[in-house]
Amino acid sequence: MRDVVEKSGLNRRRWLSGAFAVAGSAFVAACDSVTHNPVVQQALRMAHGLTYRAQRLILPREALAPEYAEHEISPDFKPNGSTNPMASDYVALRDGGFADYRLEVGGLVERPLSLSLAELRARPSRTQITKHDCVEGWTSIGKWTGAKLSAILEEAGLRPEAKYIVFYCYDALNQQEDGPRYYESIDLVDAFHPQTILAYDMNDQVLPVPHGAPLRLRVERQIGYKHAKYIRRIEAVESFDHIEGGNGGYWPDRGYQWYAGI
Ligand SMILES: Nc1nc2c(c(=O)[nH]1)N[C@H]1C(S)=C(S)[C@@H](COP(=O)(O)O)O[C@H]1N2
Ligand SMILES: [Mo]
Repeated sequence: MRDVVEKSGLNRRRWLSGAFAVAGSAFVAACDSVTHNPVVQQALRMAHGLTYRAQRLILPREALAPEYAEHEISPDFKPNGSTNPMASDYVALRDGGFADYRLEVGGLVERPLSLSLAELRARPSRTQITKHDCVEGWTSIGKWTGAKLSAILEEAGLRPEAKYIVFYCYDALNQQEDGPRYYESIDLVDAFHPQTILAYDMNDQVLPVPHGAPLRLRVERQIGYKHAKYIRRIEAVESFDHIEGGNGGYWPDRGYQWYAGI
């Protein structure tokens, strides 16, 4: 949480207070539903040294990202980064039509989960048409349907120490089987955001391999590289010091910001 405040910077603060002023009652409702969530309340209570002023900076992050109309969907949404993972465990799942896929949910949770795609599709879901914003400077609009991450985390039951959610992926960006695999992480404010979903459909079709089949994160208030594709496992952690380079993600380990809010 402290990181979030330090990295947010002055311009961002100004932008946020402006956004807060103009967003009106829809924003207040969205804000309320998340801040009344018991897990988020607990996270806010626990956050070490988090002052009232810092909370005021964080809470506007609950505003919804803009949503678009069907006719605005990009006909040519660009696949980026890994588009066809080569790891043998992934190739085996893909060749079996992902029938044997299980999403593992573990770490600092009361009830670890192992969910098939059918089980994920039976969980509370959300559909949204949003603009994806890549750090390389392009954007595309797509329609996403997926399981609400908040519902999955409530089902697993976060333990009080949990502060971040880590997403471990199947792909190694160098396309070698032994290369470091992609991973990303988000805090609990983003994890419980109403537009944060584990997407299994894109533009009303089953999520295609180039865009992260069978399951990818949509975390709409964050830039492109936070949207982990090819998710293998989710882990609730207290810190990511012990994971890979210790910066909470494949690109953050290579110098990109961990907090990349938009
Ligand atoms: N597992 C994994 N997730 C990833 C990437 C990746 O290479 N591997 N690339 C990221 C980047 S930089 C972007 S812009 C988006 C691209 O998503 P898309 O392929 O659906 O456009 O995925 C993000 N998530
Ligand atoms: Mo990106």
